[in-house]
Amino acid sequence: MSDRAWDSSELDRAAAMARGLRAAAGPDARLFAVRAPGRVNLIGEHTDYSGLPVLPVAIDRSTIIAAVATRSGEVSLRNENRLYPDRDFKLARNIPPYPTGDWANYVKAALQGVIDHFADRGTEVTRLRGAKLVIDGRVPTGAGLSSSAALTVSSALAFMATNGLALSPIETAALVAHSEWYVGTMAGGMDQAASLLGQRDHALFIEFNPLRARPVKMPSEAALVVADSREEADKSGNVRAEYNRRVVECGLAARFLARALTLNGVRELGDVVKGVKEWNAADLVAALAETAPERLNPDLAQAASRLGLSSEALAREMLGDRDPHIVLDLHRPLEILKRARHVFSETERVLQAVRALQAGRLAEMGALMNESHRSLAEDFDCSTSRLDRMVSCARRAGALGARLTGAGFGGSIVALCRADDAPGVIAALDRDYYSSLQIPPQSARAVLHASAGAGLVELA
Ligand code: NG1
Repeated sequence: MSDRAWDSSELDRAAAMARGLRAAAGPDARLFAVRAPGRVNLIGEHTDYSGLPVLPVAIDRSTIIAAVATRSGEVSLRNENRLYPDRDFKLARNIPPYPTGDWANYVKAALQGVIDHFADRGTEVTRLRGAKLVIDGRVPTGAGLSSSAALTVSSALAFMATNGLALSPIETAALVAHSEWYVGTMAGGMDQAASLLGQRDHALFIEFNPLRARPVKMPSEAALVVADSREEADKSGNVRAEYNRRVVECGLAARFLARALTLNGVRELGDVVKGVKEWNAADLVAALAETAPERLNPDLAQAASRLGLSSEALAREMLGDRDPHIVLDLHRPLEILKRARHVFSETERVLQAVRALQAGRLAEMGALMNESHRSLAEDFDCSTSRLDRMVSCARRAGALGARLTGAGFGGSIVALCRADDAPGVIAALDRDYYSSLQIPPQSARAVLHASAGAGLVELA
């Protein structure tokens, strides 16, 4: 993490945000600024929470925080976007969350992650100082571009900096990876890793358990058009339940496969892949079809009895102490086979995509993205008619490939184009999508660039 991660307009933004803090804290106080970008995922969707690889890029849209330590254990948050009200709270070993949907829960989630990490290593929360944080988020929200990771990562970095604590980017990524469990999303660690480890002009091949990332150069003739459907994927409501339900479905598929293939210690589909030499998606899906019903009753009792466990034990394994009602809509069956088919085939596509990008084979990369979208729509049931419409429009206008990006259920699409074709793709989306829905297009779609990961500077 260094000031090379910043462009000059971001440094100007940070300096302006810090002025009020400097005036209040005095000339001797140490002031810090952090930036953390959002991300767009090229391929590898709904694989991270199964411990399987992903291929995102950090984007040139970021959240910036200016920060100074306070003497007490008070944390005070001021958001430059006045839609998000000021918040003040006290540090504690377990910080109680605000009501669901409050923006400041993402900051609390990050601070809780830091507190847990250092408490486990002998630094008690009573030795940590609070902080005043001024926050300016420029990653569009609800658009599948990880505004939440930009906020959790920047909050964790700001809080560590004001406390004189430092970790490597990869350690920080591991620390914040599961911070969104605090807000009730059983998310994987892709977003935080991309935000911390991103590199200019590169995608990141990220693997989990243990977390590691390898940069993959983006071919210079490639352009990424990212377009927001303006159908908000609201992670604090229904979409959260849909997302968490997918996590449970994939976890169940993993447990059935573990039994069928006599593998020990399996918690997620990634453990199955690691346990089988020379695996391929078709064989694993066939093995699952032989051992488990295509879909299961949603109350977990049927799954538990087939797996030889009590319902309580299975629920505890899958959900920890979460209320199953938050996760499972009790009226719809759990899909096992389709979800596993998506995750295994998507993993094959990620590995092929890394090779295609490295070799500059853009048409092949585009075809893999198209196939990913089809699999997300048909097997993962997370596309919408508006996302499908945008994807088709981008392809007709010359994109080499296009797919929903992020969790889906709304949010954005990403289209891979040759740079010369990007203006035509944008024009087609404006004409055929945005204007028919009367959405002003200028702020909804853009060519985004692979940017550097998070950075920290001390301000003069
Ligand atoms: P988005 O929709 O961008 O927040 C979510 C998860 C990721 C990953 C993708 C699907 C959160 C915070 N992040 O991303 O970890 O699972 O969905 O690939 O929920």
